[in-house]
Amino acid sequence: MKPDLFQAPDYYLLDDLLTEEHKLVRDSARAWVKKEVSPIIEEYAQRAEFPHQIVKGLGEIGGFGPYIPVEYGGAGLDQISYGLIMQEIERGDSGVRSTSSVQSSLVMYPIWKYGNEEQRMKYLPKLATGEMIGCFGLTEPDYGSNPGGMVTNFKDMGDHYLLNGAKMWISNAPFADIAVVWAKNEEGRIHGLIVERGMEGFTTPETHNKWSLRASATGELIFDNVKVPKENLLPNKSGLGAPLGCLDSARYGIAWGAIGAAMDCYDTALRYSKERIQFDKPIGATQLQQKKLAEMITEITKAQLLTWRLGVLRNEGKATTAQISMAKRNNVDMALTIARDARQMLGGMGITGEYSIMRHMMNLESVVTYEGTHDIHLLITGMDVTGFPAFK
Ligand code: TGC
Ligand code: FAD
Repeated sequence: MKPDLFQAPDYYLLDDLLTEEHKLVRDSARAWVKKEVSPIIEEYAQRAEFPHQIVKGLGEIGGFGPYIPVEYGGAGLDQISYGLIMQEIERGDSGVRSTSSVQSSLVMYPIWKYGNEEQRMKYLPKLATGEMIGCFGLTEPDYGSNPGGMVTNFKDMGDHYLLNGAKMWISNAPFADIAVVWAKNEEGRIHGLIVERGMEGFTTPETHNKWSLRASATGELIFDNVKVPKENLLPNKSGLGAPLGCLDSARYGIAWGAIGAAMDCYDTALRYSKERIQFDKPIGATQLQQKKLAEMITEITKAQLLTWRLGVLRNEGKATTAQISMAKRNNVDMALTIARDARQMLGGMGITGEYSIMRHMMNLESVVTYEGTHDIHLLITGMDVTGFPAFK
C-alpha cells in the first residue's frame, strides 16, 4: 500500500470552532492512525483478519469510552472530542472504528448508564484499556430493523437466569470477553444481560465470506440454556428504549466516522488528479474531474458543519434521536458517494489495494446498513416531521 500522505480538508476553517483540547485529541488520534493503522490495515483486510495488536493503542488514544468518566477508566472527554476520535479512526478503516464504537457506545455506555456500581467497577476500567473486549447483541436472524420482535429470552430460575436464543451480525463477537445481550423476560420485557465468555452453552461462531468490513470480526452469539448469574442483569433501564439509547450514542459517532472515510477518499483522489497525466495534462485539469472534486469538498464541508453542530447539541444534552438519524444517514450516504466517485477517478488503480478507496467503499456498504439502515433513518426523520410512524 502507498505511504499515508493524508492531509485533512478544512474548507470552512472548522478548526477555529475547536478548542485546544479538541485539536490535541484529534491530532494524537490522527498521528496514531498514520503510524499504527495505515501501514498494516490493507493486509489485514485482504486476509479478513482483525489486527489485535492495535487494541492497546486504541485504548491509549481514548478510542474506548472517550466520554466515560475518568473514575471508571474512560477519557472523560466531551462529545466533540469523541466525534473527532471516531473521524480519525474511520479515516484509517471503518472496521477499526467499529471495534471502537461497539466497545464505547454499545458495551461501556449501557454498563455505565444502566448498570450498578459493582458492574461499573468490575467491567469499565478493563474495557477502557482494551484488556477486556465487549460486543453488543441486539440483531437476530429474523429481527434486524425490527429489534422489538426479538425472541431471545430468559427465565428466572430462582438463583440464576436461563438464557436461550441467538443473535447474528455481531461485531467483535468471535473474540469478545463479554457480550451485552438484549433478551425478553417471561413477561416479554426487554432487559440487558452481561454474558461472559466461558459460560456453559454460550458460543460465538465467526461469520465468514464478507466483502465488507473485512478487518473487523463479525459473528453470532448462541445461547443454549446459558446460566447467567442474577448480578449480571443491568438493573437501571429496561424496554426497547434501553438498547435504542445506546444506538443514539453509536450512531452519533458513526456520523463523524463517515466524514473520516470521505476525507481519506477525497484527499487520495485530489492528490492522484494532480499527478496522473492523460492527454498531456493532469486529469485534475479537466472539467469532469474538477466537478467530482468540487462536489466532494462541498459535501464534506456540509457534513462537517452538520456534525459539529450536533456535537454542540449533544454537549448541551439537547440532541434528539431524529437529529442523530439525519446526520448518520446523510454522512454515510455522502461518504459512499464520494468513495464511488473517487474510485472512478483513480481508473484501474482504484480497484487495487495500493490505495484505500476501494476498501473504504466496501466498508461503507456495512456502515450504511448497520446501526439502522439508510431507509430506517429516513423513516425516523419522516416520523419526526409528520408524527406518523411508517415502519409497520
Ligand atoms: P418504538 O415504538 O418507536 O420505540 C420503542 C420504545 O423505545 C423508545 N425509543 C427510544 N429510547 C431511547 N433512545 C432512542 N433512540 C429511542 N427510540 C425509541 C420509544 O420511546 C419507546 O419507548 P416506550 O417507553 O414507549 O416503550 O419502536 P419500534 O419497534 O417502532 O422501532 C422503531 C425503530 C424502527 C426506529 C427502531 O427499532 C430502530 O431503530 N431500528 C433499527 C435497528 C438498529 O439500528 N439496529 C442496530 C443494531 S446494533 C448495530 O448495528 C451495531 S453495528 C456496530 C458497529 O460495528 O459499529
Ligand atoms: P432487514 O431489517 O431485513 O432489512 C432489509 C431491507 O429492508 C433494508 O433495506 C431495510 O432498510 C428494509 N426495511 C426494513 N424495514 C423496513 C420498513 N419498515 N420500511 C421500508 N424498508 C424496510 N447488530 C448488532 O446487534 N450488533 C452488532 O454489533 C452488529 N454489527 C454488525 C456488523 C455488520 C458488518 C453488519 C452488516 C451488521 C451488524 N449488525 C449488528 C446488524 C445490523 O444492525 C442489521 O444488519 C441492520 O439493523 C439491518 O437488519 P437486517 O440486516 O436484518 O435487514
